[in-house]
Amino acid sequence: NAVKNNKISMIGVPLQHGADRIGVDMGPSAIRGSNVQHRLEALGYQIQDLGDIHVNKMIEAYAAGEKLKHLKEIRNVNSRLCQVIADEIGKGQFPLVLGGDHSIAIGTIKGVLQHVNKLGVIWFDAHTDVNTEETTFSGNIHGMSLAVALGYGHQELVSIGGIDKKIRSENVVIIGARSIDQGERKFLKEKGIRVFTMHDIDRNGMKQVMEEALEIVTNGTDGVHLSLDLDGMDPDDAPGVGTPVSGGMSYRESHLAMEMLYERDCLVSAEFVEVNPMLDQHNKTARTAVELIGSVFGERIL
Ligand code: Z70
Ligand code: MN
Ligand code: MN
Ligand code: MN
Repeated sequence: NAVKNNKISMIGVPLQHGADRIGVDMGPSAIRGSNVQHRLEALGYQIQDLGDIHVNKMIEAYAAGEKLKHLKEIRNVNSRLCQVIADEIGKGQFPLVLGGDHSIAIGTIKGVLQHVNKLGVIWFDAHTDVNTEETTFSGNIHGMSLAVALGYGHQELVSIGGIDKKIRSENVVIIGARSIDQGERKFLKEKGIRVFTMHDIDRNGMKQVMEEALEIVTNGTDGVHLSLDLDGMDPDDAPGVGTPVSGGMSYRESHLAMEMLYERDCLVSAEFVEVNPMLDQHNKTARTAVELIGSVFGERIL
């Protein structure tokens, strides 16, 4: 746990093969360029920046008839990421992963699962990312990563880090959802996954949503992973994302969520994904990501 040993390993994953819009591969550079390391050092952490996981820069057109786009490269990158995450946790480091499209959650979570058997997950996102080969309309693997972490989807993905390594639906919460595909609705209902939609946040407030969410993800688990897709935020606050959806979590609501996570002291790993500098306005989304990172690691106003 970062709060206990103060040692963070930062890992960039410049992957864009899981999404449709180019540019999300520059997310790690934009976040580093917004001084994430200094911000965390000012809070008393020791940061080791491990640089980026290798990603093949060539994006070839996916083969006609291939349903899951760029499956092979996404599997390779996530296998490498899984190994690095497992190694860092083994050394007592807290992994902080910078994306990259949200398909990298597969490698991060599979890596954490090598050490943490019962893992809670907070999935902060406009989407729910529980499509499978059968339900996907887009073929984009970033829309499938939570399903894969739960053990559902293409075998080439589910088998990363071991097929037995998976999270359980009762230990997962999704926060901020407002764009859910038809097949995903069925999946979420069947598996009994708790989704806090924007409706719930508007109705009950972020404070209550986070209290309930934290109770679910900490109950009977040995640690919690935060998977934060910047498109969970409102596009006014985080415009630099591939699939902006109106009516998202505000800057203030998102900060409160991060601060409550820090207070609960339950995180074992975190990732910040889908920052796309090519679609951003004056690096606003990367800077917002860094501010959220500050808050989740203990930064306070006073
Ligand atoms: C849609 C799909 C998605 C992120 C878009 C969108 C998924 N459900 N995920 N942006 N991060 O293509 O499966
Ligand atoms: Mn996502
Ligand atoms: Mn999303
Ligand atoms: Mn802050």
